[in-house]
Amino acid sequence: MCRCRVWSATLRPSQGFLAGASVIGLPREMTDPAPHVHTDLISLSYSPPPAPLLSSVSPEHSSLLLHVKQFVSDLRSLSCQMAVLQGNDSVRTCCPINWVEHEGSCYWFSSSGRPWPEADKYCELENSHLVVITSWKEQKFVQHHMGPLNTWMGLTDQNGPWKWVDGTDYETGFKNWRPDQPDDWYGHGLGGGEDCAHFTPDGRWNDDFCQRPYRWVCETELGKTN
Ligand SMILES: [Ca+2]
Ligand SMILES: [Ca+2]
Repeated sequence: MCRCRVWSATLRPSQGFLAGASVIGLPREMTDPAPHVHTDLISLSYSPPPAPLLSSVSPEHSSLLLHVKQFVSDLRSLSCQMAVLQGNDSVRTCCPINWVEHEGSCYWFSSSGRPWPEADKYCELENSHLVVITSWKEQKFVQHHMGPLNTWMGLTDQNGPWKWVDGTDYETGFKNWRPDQPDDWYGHGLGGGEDCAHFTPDGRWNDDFCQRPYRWVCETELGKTN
């Protein structure tokens, strides 16, 4: 009696893990996974080690882990960008490169200054709008990323009452004005009052002369049709 028949005759279902030992003598193609299986095993997912393990690693290893995490995140973003470019899907499912994702929106922070109307146009050309603040959480997020500099937002009363550029209701919505603002101040002597809202360096809002070259923030919502 051949050895392999003895093995197969005594193997019970619960001993399935022993099956590897019974394949002696089988053709190679029946025991080795096909080449594509190896490819499929290469996954972009990364799970950090459990917390107790992290606390015992050296600073160098921690830094390396952070870099790997960032790399995986960049890779995911890149593969999403590729999918958007290759498909006919016009719904935004990931933030463009150099935009920051937060709570279902993507944000872009300028590093130079422009008058409000130009900043507004810039965002529009990028399929977005000047940032619209609807919650304290969003206010804190933008404040954290913009730095302590005057920065335009998508709020203006150039055409009458205060209006958010995306149609969000101003009267019932979130507000964070400095005390005594907006004051439509005429004292700057540049012509007219103040019709455009901006974050002051501490994050609270002021209305100012729209032609001042302040930095700006663009926002676009994920899941929105372009
Ligand atoms: Ca918003
Ligand atoms: Ca003002």
